[in-house]
Amino acid sequence: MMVHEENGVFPAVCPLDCPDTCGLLLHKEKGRIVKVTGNPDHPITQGAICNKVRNITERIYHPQRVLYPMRRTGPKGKGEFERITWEEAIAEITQRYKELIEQYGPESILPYSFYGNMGILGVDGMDRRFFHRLGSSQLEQGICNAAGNTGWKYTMGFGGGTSPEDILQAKLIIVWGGNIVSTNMHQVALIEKARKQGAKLVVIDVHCNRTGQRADWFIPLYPGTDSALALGMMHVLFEQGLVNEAFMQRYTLGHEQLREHVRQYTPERVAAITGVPAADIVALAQLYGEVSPAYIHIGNGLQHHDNGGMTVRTITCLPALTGQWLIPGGGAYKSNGAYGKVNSDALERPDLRANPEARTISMNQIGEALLTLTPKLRALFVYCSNPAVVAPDTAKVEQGLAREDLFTVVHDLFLTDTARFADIVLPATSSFENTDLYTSYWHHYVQIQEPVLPAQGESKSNVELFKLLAAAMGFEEEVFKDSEEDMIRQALNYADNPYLEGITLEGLQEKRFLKLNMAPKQNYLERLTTPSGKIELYSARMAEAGLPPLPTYIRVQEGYDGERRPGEQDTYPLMFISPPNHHFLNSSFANVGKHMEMEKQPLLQIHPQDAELRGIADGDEVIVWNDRGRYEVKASVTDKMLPGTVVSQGLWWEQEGKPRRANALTPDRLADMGGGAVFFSTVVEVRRP
Ligand SMILES: Nc1nc2c(c(=O)[nH]1)N[C@H]1C(S)=C(S)[C@@H](COP(=O)(O)OP(=O)(O)OC[C@H]3O[C@@H](n4cnc5c(=O)[nH]c(N)nc54)[C@H](O)[C@@H]3O)O[C@H]1N2
Ligand SMILES: Nc1nc2c(c(=O)[nH]1)N[C@H]1C(S)=C(S)[C@@H](COP(=O)(O)OP(=O)(O)OC[C@H]3O[C@@H](n4cnc5c(=O)[nH]c(N)nc54)[C@H](O)[C@@H]3O)O[C@H]1N2
Ligand code: SF4
Ligand SMILES: [Mo]
Repeated sequence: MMVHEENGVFPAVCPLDCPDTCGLLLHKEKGRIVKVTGNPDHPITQGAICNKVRNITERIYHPQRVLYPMRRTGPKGKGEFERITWEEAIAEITQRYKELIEQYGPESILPYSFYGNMGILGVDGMDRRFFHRLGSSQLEQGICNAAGNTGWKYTMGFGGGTSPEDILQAKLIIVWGGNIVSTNMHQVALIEKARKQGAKLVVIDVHCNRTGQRADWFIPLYPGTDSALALGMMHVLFEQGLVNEAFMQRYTLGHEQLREHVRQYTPERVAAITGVPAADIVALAQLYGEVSPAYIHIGNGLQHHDNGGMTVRTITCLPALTGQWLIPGGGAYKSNGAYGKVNSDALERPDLRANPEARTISMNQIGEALLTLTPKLRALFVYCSNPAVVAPDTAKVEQGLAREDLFTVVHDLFLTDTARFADIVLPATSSFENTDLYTSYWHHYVQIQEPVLPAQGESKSNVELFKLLAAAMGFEEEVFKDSEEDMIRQALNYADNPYLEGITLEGLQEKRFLKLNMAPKQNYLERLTTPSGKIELYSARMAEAGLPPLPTYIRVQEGYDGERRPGEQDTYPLMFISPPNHHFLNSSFANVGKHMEMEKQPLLQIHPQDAELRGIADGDEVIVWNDRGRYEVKASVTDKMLPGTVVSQGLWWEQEGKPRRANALTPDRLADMGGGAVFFSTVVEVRRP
């Protein structure tokens, strides 16, 4: 057992919510991890890892790590706690839950979780069993990729696209609304290899991020206008005969309607909307129509808008016009999660729920839900997420968390901005301290983590915690006694997913990573699960859902495009974009000294024209505000975006009372599809203090 070995080098998996899901090696000396490196044997990540995780021991051995259960002693939000025992903690939680269920029913309780640790058993396993059996309210987890994935699925059905291994063959690579140098570094490594063989890299973004800085061609545009750009490309592709008629006939539905429909999206009109010159739109379409294989990486950033689902849906149609799906190295990628889909019914056991109609609450509107729902939410159980930093509209979230009549439990490794509001804080293990199963939403390798360190302090894994809670609630079902190994077997036993064939617990224990059984690409187009079995350029299901059935540009609700620029009457004339930064993982690491040092400080990138109008110089402290809240950062005057867009990267924690959270400014509306979050459809004003 690796956990008992004092010295040696042990295999591990990166647990973070990052597409690369790297194979790691943990170097132990005298029982302590002293170094973290990449596992060179991993076929995709090949021994390279990011700086965040090279320094992850700073997080694991952080002096402020929560190591024992605590009970609140001061006002909510103050962060004043006393140490208690696990017995006391579990007794208090289960007693409160029993009382609440008795008095108000189980839907008065809401779990709130995301993927702070991607281990499947901990976030889509024992936790789900517990809350299903409890009969709690249900959480709609739309904070990350829900809008875009829904848009993709309307078009393609199956939630998977081009494989990493194929990218090497591409001759044109378009990275659209993604910052993969920071968020998917091994894809960059593959792209760089492809470039050595002549491939061109085009990056389309609202600011010239680290990825844009490497591009052969960087195309800036107004936020939320990407669907117009894609429609303009379609206009040119059809008009110049750059489409593949045979492919469209055989594999798509609605290409005749689409051809008619995109006549209105002339390069001139699209230029007016997007801010991209008409000649560039034509050139981009020609490049895309003529260079093959052409691969499109669809990032997550462009779908955090009111129209995010439609944007991804529209871009997803492009390779179907040119037939790029048939060409190895062509096609597109939004997520490859569906290839590795495990048996979630067996893992999560929704059948344990006696009230399948229990209400569902969007995690993007947690503040609103805590403040206004009737019947009231009376208990919140937060794990693997930090809503006080990552959820939109911070003021509302905090107001909700501050409710005296709300019983909040937070299970985490740190006293996060959310945990400061908890009644009970429970210590969580790091992923290197327990067993879990990992798939990637990009590459095709399944991996296992087995403990390399003993649980630090009195911390417990999610699986252990929910087993304990189930026992204390008196839940007697056998499923609450399953071991991690049992659960891994259940997860992998899934005849509905042929890609999982041959992946076993024993195989993973022996080899650490196993490749999914990838069907040949031709089968991919035969396996589309849209109602028609074709790529749906026209989607009747979208029409049923009240959406335009053909790809269409719809302006964001809060914001501007080139056709509607801010006027005198607009109090908030700037669009505010707050994507992740390089050295944090969402809000994780934002409390780790080393990572904060590497990141230095939160900045607001502002265009010289916008800065001059406001008398702002590079390096000035500035206040960014709107009706929702306030954010204080340092100005970085740069022409990396079009005028009218300001950008601040990174999800920082509150520090020394300074308003440092970007989500103070973001709206809790839901996107056009999938209940997605719309962080980037927001407007602000900026001034010096
Ligand atoms: N280092 C690091 N890596 C991470 C994360 C992290 O926090 N830090 N987070 C992880 C998670 S959970 C996710 S979901 C992924 C996200 O990673 P990506 O897919 O790269 O997405 P984002 O970084 O959210 O946004 C990418 C870009 O979208 C741009 N953008 C915003 N609005 C628009 C628009 O309207 N149009 C266009 N074209 N571009 C727009 C932003 O400027 C940003 O440069 O990264 C994962 N990896
Ligand atoms: N403004 C703005 N907001 C955003 C985004 C953006 O781009 N801009 N991105 C959005 C996106 S894409 C996402 S995915 C979300 C992510 O939001 P979250 O999923 O909340 O991600 P993190 O901030 O990393 O918080 C994860 C928490 O889980 C804890 N944790 C880690 N491992 C474990 C464990 O094993 N057990 C338990 N119990 N806890 C653990 C970590 O310590 C950390 O506090 O943020 C969203 N918010
Ligand atoms: S965060 Fe991403 S790139 Fe960094 S080690 Fe983890 S999986 Fe690899
Ligand atoms: Mo995400």
